[in-house]
Amino acid sequence: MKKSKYLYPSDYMADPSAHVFENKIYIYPSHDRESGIPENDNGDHFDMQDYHAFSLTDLQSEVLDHGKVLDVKDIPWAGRQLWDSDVTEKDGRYYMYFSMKDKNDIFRLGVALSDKPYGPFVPQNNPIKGSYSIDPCAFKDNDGCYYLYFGGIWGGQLQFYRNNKIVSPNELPKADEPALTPKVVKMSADMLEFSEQPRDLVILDKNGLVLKQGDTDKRFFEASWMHKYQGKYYFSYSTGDSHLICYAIGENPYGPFTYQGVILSPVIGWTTHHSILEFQGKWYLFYHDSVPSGGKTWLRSMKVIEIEYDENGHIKPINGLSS
Ligand code: FUB
Repeated sequence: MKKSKYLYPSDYMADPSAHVFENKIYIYPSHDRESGIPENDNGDHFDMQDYHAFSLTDLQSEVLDHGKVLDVKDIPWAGRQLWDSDVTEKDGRYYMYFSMKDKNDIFRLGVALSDKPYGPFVPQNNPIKGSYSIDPCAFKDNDGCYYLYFGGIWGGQLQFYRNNKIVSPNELPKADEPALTPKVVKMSADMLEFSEQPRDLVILDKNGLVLKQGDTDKRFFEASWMHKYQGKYYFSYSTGDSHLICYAIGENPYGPFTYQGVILSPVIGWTTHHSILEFQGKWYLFYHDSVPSGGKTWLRSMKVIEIEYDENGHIKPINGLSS
Protein backbone atom coordinates (compact mmCIF):
# COMPACT_ATOMS: atom_id res chain seq x y z
CA MET A 1 0.00 0.00 0.00
CA LYS A 2 2.36 2.67 -1.25
CA LYS A 3 -0.38 5.15 -2.20
CA SER A 4 -2.57 6.80 0.40
CA LYS A 5 -6.23 5.90 0.56
CA TYR A 6 -9.21 7.85 1.89
CA LEU A 7 -10.86 5.79 4.61
CA TYR A 8 -14.37 7.19 4.81
CA PRO A 9 -15.37 9.33 1.83
CA SER A 10 -19.00 9.79 2.92
CA ASP A 11 -18.30 12.14 5.85
CA TYR A 12 -15.63 14.45 7.23
CA MET A 13 -13.45 12.85 9.90
CA ALA A 14 -10.12 14.22 11.19
CA ASP A 15 -7.34 13.52 13.72
CA PRO A 16 -7.58 9.71 13.33
CA SER A 17 -6.26 7.80 16.36
CA ALA A 18 -5.81 4.17 15.31
CA HIS A 19 -5.21 1.10 17.47
CA VAL A 20 -5.39 -2.67 17.12
CA PHE A 21 -8.05 -4.17 19.40
CA GLU A 22 -9.43 -7.73 19.04
CA ASN A 23 -7.30 -8.26 15.88
CA LYS A 24 -8.95 -5.35 14.04
CA ILE A 25 -7.91 -1.77 13.46
CA TYR A 26 -10.15 0.67 15.33
CA ILE A 27 -10.10 4.36 14.40
CA TYR A 28 -11.30 7.18 16.64
CA PRO A 29 -11.42 10.46 14.68
CA SER A 30 -12.82 13.92 15.34
CA HIS A 31 -16.11 14.43 13.49
CA ASP A 32 -15.82 17.59 11.43
CA ARG A 33 -18.93 19.50 10.43
CA GLU A 34 -20.00 22.69 8.70
CA SER A 35 -20.86 24.96 11.64
CA GLY A 36 -20.80 28.28 9.77
CA ILE A 37 -18.44 29.72 12.42
CA PRO A 38 -15.79 31.90 10.72
CA GLU A 39 -12.21 30.59 10.68
CA ASN A 40 -9.87 32.18 13.26
CA ASP A 41 -6.58 31.43 15.10
CA ASN A 42 -8.56 30.30 18.13
CA GLY A 43 -9.99 27.36 16.16
CA ASP A 44 -13.62 28.35 16.79
CA HIS A 45 -14.52 26.90 13.38
CA PHE A 46 -13.70 23.40 14.70
CA ASP A 47 -17.05 23.10 16.45
CA MET A 48 -17.47 19.33 16.59
CA GLN A 49 -20.35 17.79 18.52
CA ASP A 50 -19.87 14.01 18.56
CA TYR A 51 -17.50 11.13 17.90
CA HIS A 52 -17.95 8.02 15.76
CA ALA A 53 -15.80 4.86 15.97
CA PHE A 54 -14.66 2.93 12.90
CA SER A 55 -13.09 -0.48 12.34
CA LEU A 56 -11.24 -2.32 9.59
CA THR A 57 -10.45 -6.03 9.42
CA ASP A 58 -7.52 -5.30 7.10
CA LEU A 59 -6.25 -2.45 4.98
CA GLN A 60 -8.08 -3.68 1.87
CA SER A 61 -11.52 -3.98 3.46
CA GLU A 62 -14.25 -1.35 3.72
CA VAL A 63 -14.28 0.77 6.84
CA LEU A 64 -17.17 -0.02 9.15
CA ASP A 65 -18.82 2.97 10.87
CA HIS A 66 -20.03 1.90 14.32
CA GLY A 67 -22.08 5.07 14.59
CA LYS A 68 -22.11 7.77 17.22
CA VAL A 69 -20.19 6.68 20.34
CA LEU A 70 -20.24 9.90 22.39
CA ASP A 71 -22.24 13.12 22.07
CA VAL A 72 -21.44 16.52 23.58
CA LYS A 73 -25.04 16.60 24.91
CA ASP A 74 -24.30 13.59 27.15
CA ILE A 75 -21.21 15.06 28.82
CA PRO A 76 -22.23 16.79 32.09
CA TRP A 77 -19.32 19.28 32.11
CA ALA A 78 -19.60 20.17 28.41
CA GLY A 79 -19.05 23.59 27.04
CA ARG A 80 -18.24 23.13 23.36
CA GLN A 81 -15.85 21.71 20.75
CA LEU A 82 -15.04 17.99 20.88
CA TRP A 83 -11.49 17.96 19.54
CA ASP A 84 -9.01 15.12 19.17
CA SER A 85 -9.54 11.91 21.19
CA ASP A 86 -7.85 8.57 21.74
CA VAL A 87 -8.82 5.17 23.16
CA THR A 88 -6.91 2.54 25.09
CA GLU A 89 -7.81 -0.83 26.61
CA LYS A 90 -7.11 -2.13 30.10
CA ASP A 91 -8.40 -5.43 31.51
CA GLY A 92 -11.20 -5.66 28.93
CA ARG A 93 -12.47 -2.07 29.38
CA TYR A 94 -12.00 0.71 26.87
CA TYR A 95 -11.15 4.25 27.91
CA MET A 96 -11.79 7.14 25.55
CA TYR A 97 -9.80 10.27 26.40
CA PHE A 98 -11.04 13.43 24.70
CA SER A 99 -10.45 17.20 24.56
CA MET A 100 -13.35 19.59 25.08
CA LYS A 101 -13.94 23.11 26.38
CA ASP A 102 -15.72 23.28 29.72
CA LYS A 103 -18.47 25.77 30.58
CA ASN A 104 -15.80 28.48 31.12
CA ASP A 105 -14.39 27.92 27.62
CA ILE A 106 -11.24 26.27 29.00
CA PHE A 107 -10.04 23.06 27.33
CA ARG A 108 -9.90 20.02 29.63
CA LEU A 109 -9.39 16.32 29.07
CA GLY A 110 -12.29 13.99 29.73
CA VAL A 111 -12.61 10.22 29.94
CA ALA A 112 -15.51 7.99 28.87
CA LEU A 113 -15.79 4.22 29.35
CA SER A 114 -17.08 1.24 27.40
CA ASP A 115 -16.89 -2.54 27.54
CA LYS A 116 -16.43 -2.66 23.76
CA PRO A 117 -13.90 -0.99 21.48
CA TYR A 118 -16.78 0.27 19.34
CA GLY A 119 -18.56 2.00 22.22
CA PRO A 120 -20.84 3.64 23.08
CA PHE A 121 -18.67 5.40 25.67
CA VAL A 122 -20.14 6.69 28.93
CA PRO A 123 -18.51 9.92 30.14
CA GLN A 124 -17.43 10.65 33.68
CA ASN A 125 -19.20 13.53 35.41
CA ASN A 126 -16.12 15.76 35.53
CA PRO A 127 -12.96 16.32 33.51
CA ILE A 128 -9.77 14.61 34.70
CA LYS A 129 -8.54 16.55 37.72
CA GLY A 130 -5.55 18.74 36.83
CA SER A 131 -6.03 18.26 33.08
CA TYR A 132 -5.80 21.06 30.55
CA SER A 133 -5.23 21.79 26.85
CA ILE A 134 -5.97 19.28 24.05
CA ASP A 135 -5.04 16.23 21.99
CA PRO A 136 -4.65 13.31 24.42
CA CYS A 137 -2.71 10.28 23.20
CA ALA A 138 -3.01 7.17 25.39
CA PHE A 139 0.04 4.90 25.38
CA LYS A 140 0.45 1.50 27.05
CA ASP A 141 4.04 0.53 27.72
CA ASN A 142 5.28 -3.08 27.77
CA ASP A 143 5.46 -3.06 31.57
CA GLY A 144 1.68 -2.43 31.77
CA CYS A 145 1.93 1.27 32.71
CA TYR A 146 -0.31 3.72 30.84
CA TYR A 147 0.67 7.27 29.92
CA LEU A 148 -1.23 10.22 28.51
CA TYR A 149 0.53 12.67 26.22
CA PHE A 150 -1.24 15.96 25.54
CA GLY A 151 -1.06 19.65 24.71
CA GLY A 152 -1.54 22.11 21.90
CA ILE A 153 -0.67 25.79 21.48
CA TRP A 154 -2.77 28.68 20.08
CA GLY A 155 -6.42 27.49 20.15
CA GLY A 156 -5.30 24.50 22.25
CA GLN A 157 -4.48 26.93 25.12
CA LEU A 158 -1.18 25.30 26.24
CA GLN A 159 0.38 28.78 26.38
CA PHE A 160 -1.97 29.65 29.26
CA TYR A 161 0.07 27.35 31.56
CA ARG A 162 3.48 27.09 33.19
CA ASN A 163 4.23 24.25 35.64
CA ASN A 164 0.64 23.00 35.20
CA LYS A 165 -0.87 26.28 36.46
CA ILE A 166 -2.65 29.03 34.56
CA VAL A 167 -0.36 32.05 34.49
CA SER A 168 -0.72 35.60 33.39
CA PRO A 169 -0.23 36.96 30.72
CA ASN A 170 -1.03 33.65 28.97
CA GLU A 171 1.58 34.13 26.26
CA LEU A 172 3.88 31.97 24.19
CA PRO A 173 7.60 32.17 25.00
CA LYS A 174 9.69 34.51 22.84
CA ALA A 175 11.32 33.08 19.70
CA ASP A 176 14.76 32.65 21.34
CA GLU A 177 13.35 31.04 24.52
CA PRO A 178 12.79 27.29 25.06
CA ALA A 179 9.70 26.07 23.23
CA LEU A 180 6.58 25.15 25.15
CA THR A 181 6.64 21.40 25.66
CA PRO A 182 3.95 18.75 25.26
CA LYS A 183 3.04 17.03 28.54
CA VAL A 184 3.32 13.41 29.65
CA VAL A 185 1.68 11.89 32.71
CA LYS A 186 1.34 8.35 34.09
CA MET A 187 -2.29 7.31 34.64
CA SER A 188 -3.69 5.95 37.90
CA ALA A 189 -4.52 2.22 38.17
CA ASP A 190 -8.23 2.91 37.51
CA MET A 191 -7.32 4.99 34.41
CA LEU A 192 -9.53 7.87 35.53
CA GLU A 193 -6.93 10.19 37.04
CA PHE A 194 -3.39 11.40 36.68
CA SER A 195 -1.16 9.51 39.12
CA GLU A 196 1.31 12.41 39.23
CA GLN A 197 1.78 15.99 38.05
CA PRO A 198 2.09 16.17 34.24
CA ARG A 199 5.75 16.49 33.22
CA ASP A 200 7.37 18.46 30.41
CA LEU A 201 8.32 16.31 27.42
CA VAL A 202 11.56 17.93 26.36
CA ILE A 203 12.63 17.76 22.71
CA LEU A 204 16.32 18.36 21.99
CA ASP A 205 18.05 19.05 18.71
CA LYS A 206 20.87 16.80 17.47
CA ASN A 207 23.38 18.88 19.50
CA GLY A 208 21.49 18.24 22.72
CA LEU A 209 20.04 21.77 22.89
CA VAL A 210 16.40 22.35 23.76
CA LEU A 211 14.25 23.38 20.77
CA LYS A 212 13.33 27.07 20.82
CA GLN A 213 9.87 28.56 20.31
CA GLY A 214 11.23 30.16 17.12
CA ASP A 215 12.19 26.76 15.64
CA THR A 216 8.78 26.68 13.99
CA ASP A 217 9.66 23.86 11.58
CA LYS A 218 10.64 21.57 14.48
CA ARG A 219 9.01 22.62 17.75
CA PHE A 220 5.84 21.07 19.15
CA PHE A 221 2.48 22.61 18.31
CA GLU A 222 -0.17 19.84 18.86
CA ALA A 223 -1.16 16.25 17.89
CA SER A 224 0.98 14.11 20.23
CA TRP A 225 1.43 10.46 19.33
CA MET A 226 3.65 7.79 20.92
CA HIS A 227 4.69 4.43 19.51
CA LYS A 228 7.56 2.06 20.09
CA TYR A 229 9.88 0.62 17.46
CA GLN A 230 12.72 -1.75 18.24
CA GLY A 231 12.62 -0.84 21.92
CA LYS A 232 12.84 2.94 21.36
CA TYR A 233 10.12 5.50 22.07
CA TYR A 234 8.98 7.52 19.05
CA PHE A 235 7.16 10.74 19.93
CA SER A 236 5.53 12.32 16.87
CA TYR A 237 3.62 15.60 16.63
CA SER A 238 2.44 18.45 14.43
CA THR A 239 4.41 21.68 14.07
CA GLY A 240 1.12 23.52 13.44
CA ASP A 241 1.81 26.75 11.59
CA SER A 242 4.63 25.12 9.58
CA HIS A 243 2.29 22.16 8.84
CA LEU A 244 4.68 19.23 9.37
CA ILE A 245 4.40 15.94 11.21
CA CYS A 246 7.81 15.41 12.86
CA TYR A 247 9.24 12.89 15.29
CA ALA A 248 11.76 12.59 18.07
CA ILE A 249 13.23 9.46 19.69
CA GLY A 250 13.78 8.74 23.38
CA GLU A 251 14.88 5.92 25.66
CA ASN A 252 11.87 5.97 28.01
CA PRO A 253 8.27 7.30 27.99
CA TYR A 254 9.21 10.60 29.67
CA GLY A 255 12.19 11.50 27.49
CA PRO A 256 14.12 13.61 26.80
CA PHE A 257 13.56 13.04 23.09
CA THR A 258 15.90 13.94 20.27
CA TYR A 259 14.45 15.48 17.12
CA GLN A 260 14.88 13.22 14.06
CA GLY A 261 13.02 14.72 11.11
CA VAL A 262 9.80 14.99 9.15
CA ILE A 263 7.37 12.09 8.71
CA LEU A 264 4.75 13.94 6.64
CA SER A 265 5.24 17.13 4.62
CA PRO A 266 2.33 19.63 4.46
CA VAL A 267 -1.05 18.38 3.26
CA ILE A 268 -3.89 20.44 1.79
CA GLY A 269 -5.60 22.13 4.75
CA TRP A 270 -4.16 24.09 7.70
CA THR A 271 -4.01 21.30 10.28
CA THR A 272 -2.09 18.06 10.08
CA HIS A 273 -2.65 15.27 12.59
CA HIS A 274 -1.85 11.59 12.60
CA SER A 275 -1.37 8.27 14.39
CA ILE A 276 1.01 5.40 13.73
CA LEU A 277 0.48 1.67 14.24
CA GLU A 278 1.82 -1.74 13.34
CA PHE A 279 -0.65 -4.23 11.87
CA GLN A 280 0.22 -7.68 10.57
CA GLY A 281 3.93 -6.83 10.31
CA LYS A 282 3.53 -3.53 8.44
CA TRP A 283 3.48 0.04 9.73
CA TYR A 284 0.84 2.61 8.82
CA LEU A 285 0.36 6.36 9.13
CA PHE A 286 -3.24 7.49 9.62
CA TYR A 287 -3.75 11.20 8.91
CA HIS A 288 -6.10 13.66 7.26
CA ASP A 289 -6.25 16.31 4.58
CA SER A 290 -8.82 18.73 3.17
CA VAL A 291 -8.65 17.70 -0.49
CA PRO A 292 -12.20 16.24 -0.71
CA SER A 293 -13.74 19.43 0.76
CA GLY A 294 -11.85 21.61 -1.72
CA GLY A 295 -9.37 22.83 0.91
CA LYS A 296 -11.76 23.80 3.69
CA THR A 297 -9.60 23.73 6.83
CA TRP A 298 -12.46 22.60 9.06
CA LEU A 299 -13.73 19.78 6.79
CA ARG A 300 -11.07 17.09 6.77
CA SER A 301 -11.01 13.51 5.50
CA MET A 302 -9.10 10.64 7.07
CA LYS A 303 -6.50 8.67 5.14
CA VAL A 304 -3.95 5.91 5.57
CA ILE A 305 -0.60 5.08 3.97
CA GLU A 306 2.09 2.52 4.71
CA ILE A 307 5.34 3.82 6.20
CA GLU A 308 8.80 2.28 6.30
CA TYR A 309 11.88 2.56 8.48
CA ASP A 310 15.43 2.54 7.18
CA GLU A 311 18.11 0.28 8.69
CA ASN A 312 18.85 2.92 11.35
CA GLY A 313 15.24 3.08 12.53
CA HIS A 314 14.53 6.38 10.75
CA ILE A 315 11.06 6.80 9.26
CA LYS A 316 11.11 7.43 5.52
CA PRO A 317 9.28 10.74 4.92
CA ILE A 318 5.91 10.84 3.14
CA ASN A 319 5.01 13.61 0.70
CA GLY A 320 1.68 15.02 1.88
CA LEU A 321 0.70 16.33 -1.56
CA SER A 322 1.73 13.53 -3.93
CA SER A 323 1.43 10.32 -1.88
O1 FUB B 1 -9.66 18.77 15.26
C1 FUB B 1 -9.46 19.90 16.09
C2 FUB B 1 -8.02 20.18 16.27
O2 FUB B 1 -7.40 20.40 15.01
C3 FUB B 1 -7.22 19.05 16.86
O3 FUB B 1 -7.44 18.85 18.23
C4 FUB B 1 -5.87 19.52 16.49
O4 FUB B 1 -4.85 18.59 16.67
C5 FUB B 1 -6.08 19.90 15.04
O5 FUB B 1 -6.02 18.78 14.18
